[in-house]
Amino acid sequence: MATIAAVARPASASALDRIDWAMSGIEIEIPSWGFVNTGTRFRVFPQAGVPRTVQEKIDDAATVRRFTGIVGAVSLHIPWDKVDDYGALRAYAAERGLRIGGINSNTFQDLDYKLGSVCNPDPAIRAKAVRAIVECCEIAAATGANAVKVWLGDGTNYPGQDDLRWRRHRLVEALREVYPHLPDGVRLYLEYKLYEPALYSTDVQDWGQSLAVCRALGDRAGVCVDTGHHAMGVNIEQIVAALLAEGRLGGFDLNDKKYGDDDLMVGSIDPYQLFRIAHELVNAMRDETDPVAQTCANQTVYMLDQCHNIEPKLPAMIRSVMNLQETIAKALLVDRDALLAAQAAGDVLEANRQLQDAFSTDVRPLLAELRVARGLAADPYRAYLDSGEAAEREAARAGGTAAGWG
Ligand code: RM4
Ligand code: MN
Repeated sequence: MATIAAVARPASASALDRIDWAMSGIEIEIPSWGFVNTGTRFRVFPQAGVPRTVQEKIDDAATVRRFTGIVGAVSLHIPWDKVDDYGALRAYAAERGLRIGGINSNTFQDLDYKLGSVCNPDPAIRAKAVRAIVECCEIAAATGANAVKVWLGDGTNYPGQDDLRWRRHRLVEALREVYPHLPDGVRLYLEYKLYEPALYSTDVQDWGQSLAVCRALGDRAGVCVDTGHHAMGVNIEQIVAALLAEGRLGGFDLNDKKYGDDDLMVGSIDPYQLFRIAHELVNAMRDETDPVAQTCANQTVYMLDQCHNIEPKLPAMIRSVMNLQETIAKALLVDRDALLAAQAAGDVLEANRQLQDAFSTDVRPLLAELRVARGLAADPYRAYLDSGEAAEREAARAGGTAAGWG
């Protein structure tokens, strides 16, 4: 999707030109589970108008696309989004302008996985988990998806509960069984998470552990960075830079958090952190001296992994897409030549000022202009609220069983 020519506009170009890629180049992926009823471990709060079928989830993603103009794909979660005919589902999405993006495996809800899935001490359960992820590979082939994403709930709750090193061996062995099943052109992304649901040890705890597994698998394995899956204070943009340098950044699960894995709207708590991450990506896309990082940045998937527990889901997703777009636009405003000159001169304050100046720029009027030029509403969030579609969605979805977690 991204091309270097599109983002490498010189600082002398107009601000409108410089941020154009945030309208015409970026492609955001929406998770099917972002529209269903979710909650905390204490309570799920059902909402009216929530999708009952995977087709209705795709309809919601298509609505976000219609209003924002920069959504290109919808990711599925298996088994939540299982259907009989994946070819038909692919066509359904295509009719609404969407590709099927990542196929996310779910080996954390079946009772058999109480002690883990691919790291479980029982070889029969490990084999079952491998089959579940292989099925995701098959669904990727049938839907034309370009990635299979693995996040594991595996881990232990108490020291001594299991052998940590053996669990690691089981993990690598299992994913090595999965890897040859990846269809041509499909990549495998391994997501890490500090803790939860396992509370003492998590089997893919951090980016380094994920990266080492990816290396053991092959070139088509990459790391998925979920922005909510780190300890507080961790320098996520530096992790992004390291993974770009290694050519192993697969994609993002974007969201924001204050404390734990809160799955709040991206950019809602710490927009400057999101900007620093965006800067690493844009910076790599512009860096012709580092082709590995440049290629990797150009292929990075931007998915929103969010749960809207108490806020209306569709407007929240539109707002999230806009937050991300604004942040990327700000990163595109960074004057890379001036930044490199300040860095080379050892001018600490000037280098930092270059970043902060871009971050402080209000890009909203510019993005509004770019949207209007493409026939979109200047403010997609406001336009959705004023459209009356929320009420229509509720009326059309009265009755039936809403999709959700409880
Ligand atoms: C996990 C992880 C996965 C997501 C599930 C629903 O915490 O973030 O990416 O698919 O939640
Ligand atoms: Mn995630």
